[in-house]
Amino acid sequence: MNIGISCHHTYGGSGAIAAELGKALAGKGHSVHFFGQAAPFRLGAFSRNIFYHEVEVTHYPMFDAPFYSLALAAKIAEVAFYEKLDVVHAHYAIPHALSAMLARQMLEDKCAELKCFKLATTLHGTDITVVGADRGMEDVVRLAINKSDGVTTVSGYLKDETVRMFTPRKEITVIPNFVDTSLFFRSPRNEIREQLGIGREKILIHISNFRPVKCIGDIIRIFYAVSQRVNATLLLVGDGPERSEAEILVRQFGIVDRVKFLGKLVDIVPLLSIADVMLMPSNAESFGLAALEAMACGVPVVATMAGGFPEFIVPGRHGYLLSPGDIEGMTEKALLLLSDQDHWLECSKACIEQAKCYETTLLVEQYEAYYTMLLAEP
Ligand code: GMT
Repeated sequence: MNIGISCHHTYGGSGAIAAELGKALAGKGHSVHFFGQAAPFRLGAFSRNIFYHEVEVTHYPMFDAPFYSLALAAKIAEVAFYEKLDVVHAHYAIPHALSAMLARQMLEDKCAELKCFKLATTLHGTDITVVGADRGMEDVVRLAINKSDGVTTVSGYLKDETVRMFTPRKEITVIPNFVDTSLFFRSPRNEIREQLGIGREKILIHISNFRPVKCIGDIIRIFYAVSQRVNATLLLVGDGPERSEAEILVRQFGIVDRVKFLGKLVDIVPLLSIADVMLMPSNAESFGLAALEAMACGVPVVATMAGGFPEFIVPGRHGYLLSPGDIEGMTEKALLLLSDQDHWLECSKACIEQAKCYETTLLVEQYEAYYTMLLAEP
């Protein structure tokens, strides 16, 4: 198949999944064309069957804000025309699904006989729960959903939310996030501890784009309470709007030496491999890819009951799920995992087993079957 993928290039789960999906599809012999303002952060080096088309936005003094959505639509239409794309897969409702919809209209207008691509849209989370909930954007998101040939969500929770908020005309299919366990596995290296200046203490980790939904302040508070009882270090991977607040809190608590802000790292396996607990106290999370990747590396998760977490994290088996904002509860469960080695080991092994149910190969097959089904439709 010739497949177009439109996604966010920035540090975050939707871009990560889109890039990993594209790489896996290319590995299976499909031609994959990525569209974006920049290459997705997880795309990596050149590989056969992968093509990247950068979207150039027209800058003209009359246009106050650059027209990225239109430029993206024009680029999708151009590539779809010359490369005969069968499917365009939009990750995140806007602008990607909307631009692809517009690209299709452009092609139909240009050449009525042309067999146009099918549009598959994957909803990832905040495109529905934050952007879609904005009254000013609601109808735009609804249009993107209803004009797609097929819509998938990354969890049952997000499907339910989408149905509740938008009552879409078509059935939504759930295809969860996935992880490549041949790359994400526990392989602890002592030099990583040395490089980070960490001794034998316990390690807690968090990875995200530090947006308000991630509750970075709660992470600092939980870690502060944990560090009063156990010798520990917190690794914070990523960056974003809540970073400054987090740094202020760290200084106020007097734990500067114990909290390491590592920035937007792409290769997270070496860090996950030395971590003991993954903290994800999000107040909304449609799936939680970072938690799944941590589990593949044998790291139990302390997270919230929010969104998609309960669909793949069984409390007591793969970590613990508490109510959003329950700092005391999450502290207690993190301490339990850090102080009972046998329990930690059991959870760690169970996490590795659970992650195998979300193996890339299995889920990529589901996407392939989904495209085939769309292509068979009149
Ligand atoms: O926060 C991120 O990691 C990015 C974010 C997004 O909106 O692009 O991720 C969403 O998509 C991921 C991949 O499907 C999910 O694993 C995340 O749970 C989801 N984020 C939220 O729902 C807050």
